[in-house]
Amino acid sequence: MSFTLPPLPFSTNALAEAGMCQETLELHHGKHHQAYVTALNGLVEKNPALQGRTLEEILRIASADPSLAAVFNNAGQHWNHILFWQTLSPGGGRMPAKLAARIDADFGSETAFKEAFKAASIAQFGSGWSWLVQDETTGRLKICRSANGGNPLATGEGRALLGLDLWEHSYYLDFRNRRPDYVTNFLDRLANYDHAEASMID
Ligand code: MN3
Repeated sequence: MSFTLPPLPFSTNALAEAGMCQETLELHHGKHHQAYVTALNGLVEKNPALQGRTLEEILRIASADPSLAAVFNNAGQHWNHILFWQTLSPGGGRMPAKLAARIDADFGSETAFKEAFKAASIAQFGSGWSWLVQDETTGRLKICRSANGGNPLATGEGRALLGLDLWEHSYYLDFRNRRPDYVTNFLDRLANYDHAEASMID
């Protein structure tokens, strides 16, 4: 069975007033994400060892095998974008109580969390992702980042609650070269903290 592009959980113009325009979403979802899915399917078709596997299984296999770098990149980007669309919301930026309490406990305050997330996102040189991750053993929240198509699933860093795309295709139409403004806008107006809270383990 081949992988498919999931529909966006909102219309392509739903985030325009919150800083992500229709053209960004049409290109990012319809072209960029679709291209990763198409490439992944082509690679799996040529590799019997990957056939019949879940996306997560393929990611784990490919992350341990340098000869499968192309598989890892495209599987990673498919997984990352599935989370990214869930991480955005037209009513984003509102912090629910349970997540707020966890953030206060682990970062000191919501402001400190946002500053740390922004710093990590700016520090990522070139393309990549920044993440809010929960350690599945201790339950503690932390911020991490990965280059290109990497993610916390592949590195075992924990459960990804939020994932922010730092590739230029994600922000160039709306914010040009101003990644810091894109990240701030995400944290304040687009981040689906309800989804993050629902993904937490208690
Ligand atoms: Mn992208």
